[in-house]
Amino acid sequence: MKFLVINGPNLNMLGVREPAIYGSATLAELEEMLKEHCKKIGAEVEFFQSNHEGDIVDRIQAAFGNTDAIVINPAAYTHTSVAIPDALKAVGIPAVEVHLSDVDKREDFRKISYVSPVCVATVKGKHFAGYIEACDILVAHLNK
Ligand code: CA2
Repeated sequence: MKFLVINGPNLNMLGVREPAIYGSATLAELEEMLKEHCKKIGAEVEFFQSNHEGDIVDRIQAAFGNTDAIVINPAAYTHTSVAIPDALKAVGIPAVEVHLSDVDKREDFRKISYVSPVCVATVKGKHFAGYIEACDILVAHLNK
């Protein structure tokens, strides 16, 4: 089983700024934790972070035919992008959307997600644990 974990714009700043919202751990620490979890569940995992919408679309397309499941935090593109959900739909790879914060309890514009309709599930407000839950949801989905 091969997973791809995609993190969108500004998530490379994790642990550097806004610890009250996004926590004080870094993206490298998140990736390390997910590597450990995937090892435990016998899955391979690759990581991708980009601040550019088209690069995220390119990476989703590159996963076609070689990746079983995608965990994606599209960050701000959640609320603006049509290209990212279109790419997820185009490749047909099951995906779970993750948000570190509880977007429903923040500004109104964060309540809108163009990505959730094409995802198996959305996990929000659970910080790093949300990514682990997303992997587990995808394992259950693939074994169904
Ligand atoms: O809660 C989430 O995971 C978000 O996807 C994070 C996005 C935000 O635009 C979404 O509404 C919710 C923002 C990511 C910014 O990440 C930072 C991390 C550390 C410091 C500054 C920004």
